[in-house]
Amino acid sequence: MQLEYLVGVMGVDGAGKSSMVKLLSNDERIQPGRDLSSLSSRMQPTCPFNVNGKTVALIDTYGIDGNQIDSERLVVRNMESCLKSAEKEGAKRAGVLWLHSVDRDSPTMITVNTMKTLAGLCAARTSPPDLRKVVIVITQWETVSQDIAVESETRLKSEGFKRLLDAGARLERHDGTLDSGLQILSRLLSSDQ
Ligand SMILES: Nc1nc2c(ncn2[C@@H]2O[C@H](COP(=O)(O)OP(=O)(O)O)[C@@H](O)[C@H]2O)c(=O)[nH]1
Ligand SMILES: [Mg+2]
Repeated sequence: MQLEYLVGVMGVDGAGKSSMVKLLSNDERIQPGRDLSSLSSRMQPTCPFNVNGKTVALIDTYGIDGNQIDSERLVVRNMESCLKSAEKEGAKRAGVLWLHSVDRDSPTMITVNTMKTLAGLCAARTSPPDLRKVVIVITQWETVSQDIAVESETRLKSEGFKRLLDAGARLERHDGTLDSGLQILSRLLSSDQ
């Protein structure tokens, strides 16, 4: 199967990255609950799979620690090299899913540089950053009560992720089901930009 699109999956440890990547790709190499950095320092795309007739692979990453600028750099550097290798084979960058658990506080340190980096990972304009290919995915939606989840989502929209949303990113809920994951991916791949 010729790979057409690559989507990076980012977020802090425990955000649910590996779980979502495994759910969607069914790739047995992906191990939720384990930090990838302890397994290998090199990221690689999952096995390709089909989303509405498009052949897609995801890149699972190890967690970014918002308080450590180096961890962001390391993830980005690894993801860039992964994207570049796939581009040589004819695949395109389709965007980034930024996962954030509903029960966590707002992320720290979303700087202009972070935004430029995200735009670059999506092959979008970096100045000012065009983040229309970035989806903030609120995970583990089903683990807290609906009222608390909605309250948390409102806060994330008006505080932590406001800068990303203002730059064109979207925010979506993921309830852990395959259907929810596929819809998020399908909307990202079909967004007309
Ligand atoms: N209930 C629930 N638990 C989840 C979900 N996603 C991840 N988890 C759990 O959260 C923990 C961390 O998940 P993981 O996918 O490894 O997060 P990562 O560090 O971002 O890759 C694991 O124990 C998962 O079983 C979800 O959507 N719902
Ligand atoms: Mg993981």
